[in-house]
Amino acid sequence: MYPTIKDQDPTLHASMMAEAQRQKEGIELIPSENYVSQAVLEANGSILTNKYSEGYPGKRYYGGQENIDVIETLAIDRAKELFGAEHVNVQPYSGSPANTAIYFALLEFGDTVMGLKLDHGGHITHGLPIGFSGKAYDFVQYGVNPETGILDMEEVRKLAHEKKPKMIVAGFTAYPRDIDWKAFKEIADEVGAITMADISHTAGLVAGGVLESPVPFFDVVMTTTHKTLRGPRGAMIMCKQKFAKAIDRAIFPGLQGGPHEHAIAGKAICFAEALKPEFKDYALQVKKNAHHLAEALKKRDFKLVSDGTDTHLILADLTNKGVPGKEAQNALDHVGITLNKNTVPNDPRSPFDPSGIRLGTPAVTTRGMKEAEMEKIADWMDRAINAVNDQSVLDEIKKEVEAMCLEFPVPGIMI
Ligand code: DSN
Repeated sequence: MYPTIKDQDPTLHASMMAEAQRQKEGIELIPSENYVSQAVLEANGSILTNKYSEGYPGKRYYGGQENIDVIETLAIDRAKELFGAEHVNVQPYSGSPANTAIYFALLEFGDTVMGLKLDHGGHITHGLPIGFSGKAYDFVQYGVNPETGILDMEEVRKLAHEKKPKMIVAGFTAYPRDIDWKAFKEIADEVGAITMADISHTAGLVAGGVLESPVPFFDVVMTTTHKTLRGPRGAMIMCKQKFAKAIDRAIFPGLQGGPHEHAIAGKAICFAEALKPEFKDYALQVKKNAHHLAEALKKRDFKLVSDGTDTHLILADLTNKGVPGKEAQNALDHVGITLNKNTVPNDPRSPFDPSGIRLGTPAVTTRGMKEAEMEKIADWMDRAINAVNDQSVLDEIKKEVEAMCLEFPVPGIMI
């Protein structure tokens, strides 16, 4: 793989090949990661990276746009078809700039906004006090019910009536349940708030028709393109026509300069892939695998936040196992199972050494793993977490993990 880089820069090449090996031999359970197709990889590494194209199709600030305009328009049209959106902007570099642009477009600094608390599953751009969103806007944070671990819509309604936010943000980065978009919309309408959905984690499941879409109800919906949607690293914003101009202006020239057209070509490919019938099968299997993995973990006495999952994502509180999230993550890294340590709602521990772990099934499902493999993964996780300091047990599990992974090729890895 990558023979030119090998010749020109063997030091870098060695690390790239070590990473290819790690991806091939290990089980990827980080719920925000996936494996893109060879076509998406090719677009990302293509000559499109050479071109500046500030502006939008038909209205650019540089010459030589006749091909770029076609490519960006393809991406926009396919995204509209996939999600049924009125207006789409495919230029955001990633999720955080997309969220920042939405706030910049539709709010004044200091406006009141509602978002989900970070340790209840919200994202850093949903009002973290030390982040840009938390400093620029007056974020009011809602949370999950402490008993059920499920979004407390009565609290959302009460806070909305009390604080009269200009915008309500719904969406998550570590919340395992489906979201009642209609309930959010109803509450927002009661107080005259703009509705904003961050479906970065679940966009592939929405596109695949296995989770309800907020696009028909919400004013603005954004997503990254590299998680369950299985496209290149990047993001997109969908909105109702009345917000189109404000959103486009906030992205360019408000926040970004030249769009990354190589990534936009990758997005066009990803949307075409997601429009195919087989993507529906993929989305359904992601959900089935997550459900099976959650049940298999529960059988092994893992305590899951909300007691399960409706999506691709599982959050486990390891307090009863006596192993904090960081120690579990390290032991699992050792056996070739990658996930991330994560806070659980109202976590008494710090985000650097939290009580829980977050895992999910988008990447393993892309490799073709099904329920039988989920059973094995739950078993390896249980054995590794029960033997965090036992090198010989961890080494034994690593061999078993590797043997299974070799039966499931990773797209784009030819070693
Ligand atoms: N870092 C992403 C995730 O892992 O969920 C969110 O930005």
